[in-house]
Amino acid sequence: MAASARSHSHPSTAARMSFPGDDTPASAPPEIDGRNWRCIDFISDVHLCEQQPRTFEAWRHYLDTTPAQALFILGDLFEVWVGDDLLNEASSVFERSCVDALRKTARRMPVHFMCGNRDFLVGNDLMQRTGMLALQDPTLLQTSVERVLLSHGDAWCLDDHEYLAFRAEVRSATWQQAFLARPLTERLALAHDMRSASESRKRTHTPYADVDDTHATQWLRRCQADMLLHGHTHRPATHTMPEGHARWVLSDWDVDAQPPRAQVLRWHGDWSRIDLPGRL
Ligand SMILES: [Mn+2]
Repeated sequence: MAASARSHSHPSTAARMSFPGDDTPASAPPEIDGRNWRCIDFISDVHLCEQQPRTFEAWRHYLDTTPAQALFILGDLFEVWVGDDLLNEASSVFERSCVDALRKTARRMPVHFMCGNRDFLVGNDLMQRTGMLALQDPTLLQTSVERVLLSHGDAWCLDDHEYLAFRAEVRSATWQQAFLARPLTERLALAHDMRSASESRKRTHTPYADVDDTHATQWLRRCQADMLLHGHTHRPATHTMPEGHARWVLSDWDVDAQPPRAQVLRWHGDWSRIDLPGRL
């Protein structure tokens, strides 16, 4: 299936972003033809939230100044997303600023959005308001040089059984309909609880599972892809894998951390990691 990445309106993939069965190697991932792009940016795990205004400002500045011809956002753009109806609330000033920044960028270049485990409830309304193009997880990108498999990465952390069970549940249409039917205040409270649980897990240094290399290799072989590019684990690295494959892991963003983290992976015939704020 060829998905035109040049089109700014893409009705076939701009649906709600839960795709039952999207993790099975049996189904061929959609493919994007990026052979005409000379500069492509990849970011993930920006974790935008009102409590981190400096990270938001760095991200907005990046969007305004990047020379990329296409942008791929590989999940967890938002720290949490409890439903697009949030955008209709008078109090959602921060979320609307995010929409404005994305819309402005999507007028200049195709902006592709894949959801992560924090923002899987992004729906049609946000996509339409921003003009972003929905990406299935995984998706294949053909650049003029190589075939790149794109994923958020959470579905491939196979050792995290508890999370995978949770993921299967929350990605089901039944769960999502029931959750979205709850009052917004209730959903926001639940999201807050989930965030606190995740923060306390980080403080206790409970190790998180990593992407399973055997599984990743199977996918790369099946798709005849050269490399896997993903986020989620917050462990930026370039891994060499069997059969000449590679696994590139994106960094998360936190401008308030020491040292600050705000990294873009850029393809311009070759690959480079660009640490912001700094050179663009
Ligand atoms: Mn994630």
